Amino acid sequence: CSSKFPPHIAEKTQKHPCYSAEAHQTYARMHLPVAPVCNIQCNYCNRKFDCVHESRPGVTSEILSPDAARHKFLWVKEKIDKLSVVGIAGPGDALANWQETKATIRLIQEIQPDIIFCLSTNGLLLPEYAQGIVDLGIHHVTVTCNAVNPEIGAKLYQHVNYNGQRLTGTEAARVLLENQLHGIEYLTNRGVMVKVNIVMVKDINDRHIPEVVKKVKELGVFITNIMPLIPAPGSNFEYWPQTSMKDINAMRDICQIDIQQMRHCKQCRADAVGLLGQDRSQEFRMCNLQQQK
Ligand code: CLF
Ligand code: SF4
Repeated sequence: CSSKFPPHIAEKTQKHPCYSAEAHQTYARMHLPVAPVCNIQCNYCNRKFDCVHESRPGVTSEILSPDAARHKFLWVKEKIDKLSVVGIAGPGDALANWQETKATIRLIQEIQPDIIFCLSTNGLLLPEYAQGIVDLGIHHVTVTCNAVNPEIGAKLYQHVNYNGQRLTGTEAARVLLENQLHGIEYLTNRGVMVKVNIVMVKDINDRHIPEVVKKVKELGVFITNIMPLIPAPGSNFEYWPQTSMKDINAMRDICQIDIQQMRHCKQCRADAVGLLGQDRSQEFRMCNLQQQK
């Protein structure tokens, strides 16, 4: 933990189930799936099914408008005690859908300004929106950063859509990486608690992960979350081996020396609701609310 995080944000973080291992059995989060579009293509993702950077295969059951998200929040807030976090985690990228993300957060701030807001992004648009994130009062941002070497990144990303151009290969990975690193540093310098997610892919970035962790530590990141590749049906890595938890935990042990490690991630759906270990997303589908009316 770094001293540059203001005390009131550090205090809130103790109630964030992903940032605090102690909090995860007590405090619940809900994801609002208002961000369907993505601006890059990771080789491990098939959005027809899911977004691997924050969800397990298959899954969001619904995409919501900001107004529908507001209704869902009111519903869930009534039913779940200790709802501490509202997160936007796809199913695409929170910043590639910035207008929807921003509108949703503003609507929920009108209802409960002190709830913790949390965003998950691939980081490509951080240079454009990091100040907007700070202005909105968001103090928790997750950036998925799988490599700090574009040669390795090129094996993980099929393409990156940036400024109207489709980039591929090392050029795509280089632009993505530069934006991630600048964006992370910008946020941490302004007191935002940044978590970096790293998808560990056998024979591609597995031996490179300690370097990623050292680099993001330099930038003031609060915690890293090394997660296994889950080979998604229809993705380019569909037939790649799933990373074993034995290998993940061994890597976390190595990286723990540099920075604290998240060890309780559940690779949630983009519409997850409840405690991390007890997903209630199916109970809280908007079609169920309509049936109750
Ligand atoms: Fe959601 Fe992600 Fe915020 Fe948590 S999930 S946007 S930081 S509120 Fe948490 Fe789920 Fe793991 Fe993500 S257990 S996939 S780390
Ligand atoms: Fe999928 Fe997320 Fe990668 Fe976009 S950033 S391709 S939604 S895993």
